[in-house]
Amino acid sequence: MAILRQPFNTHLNLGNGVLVPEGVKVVRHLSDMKDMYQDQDAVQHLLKDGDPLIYVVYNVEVPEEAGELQHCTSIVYPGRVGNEFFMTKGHFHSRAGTAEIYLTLRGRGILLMQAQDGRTATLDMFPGSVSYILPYWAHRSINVGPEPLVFFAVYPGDAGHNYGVIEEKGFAKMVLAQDDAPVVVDNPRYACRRT
Ligand code: M6P
Ligand code: ZN
Repeated sequence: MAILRQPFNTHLNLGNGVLVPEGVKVVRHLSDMKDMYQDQDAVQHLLKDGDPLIYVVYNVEVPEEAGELQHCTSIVYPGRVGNEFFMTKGHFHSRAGTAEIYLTLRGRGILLMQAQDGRTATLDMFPGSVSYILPYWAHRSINVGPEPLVFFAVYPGDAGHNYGVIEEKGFAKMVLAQDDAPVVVDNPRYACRRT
């Protein structure tokens, strides 16, 4: 007999982004994504003194099926690897033609997106910003402020995460601190990794 499901609430703490129940928690340290940062000397230096926590994601448990809606909060901590701000890994969706919405609750960020043909776009993330990520665009969130960047995301149940292309080639752009202000610059490693 099929299990009868019931509608359910999750409590989102609007101050710190934590969900109760916390669902499936994903924790990423620098060692989980060390090749994604430009300054490898800075990576080694940071890893010598520990392994900084870069971000945490709280995922409400929802079946990975069409018709469902995945939803989660992400907390990207403030910090830099050299001049590059802490950021998420970034991904395309496995079912690439699926969109996503980010509602920022706290902090300041830049949402970096990239189409399959290499075109890029950025949007500012700030409390109250509702960012629409188009189908077929990869997306990465970068904390450019002094406090945690907290945002709530909703996307189709069967979208899935495809990290392969980004792990291999990165994004065409990167976000660096210049006199403490974020600047979006070309990623010098992107072109040479292109096949
Ligand atoms: C957002 C959503 C999640 C994603 C998370 C972290 O909350 O897009 O699906 O997992 O950011 O990003 P990533 O998976 O690229 O590390
Ligand atoms: Zn996504």
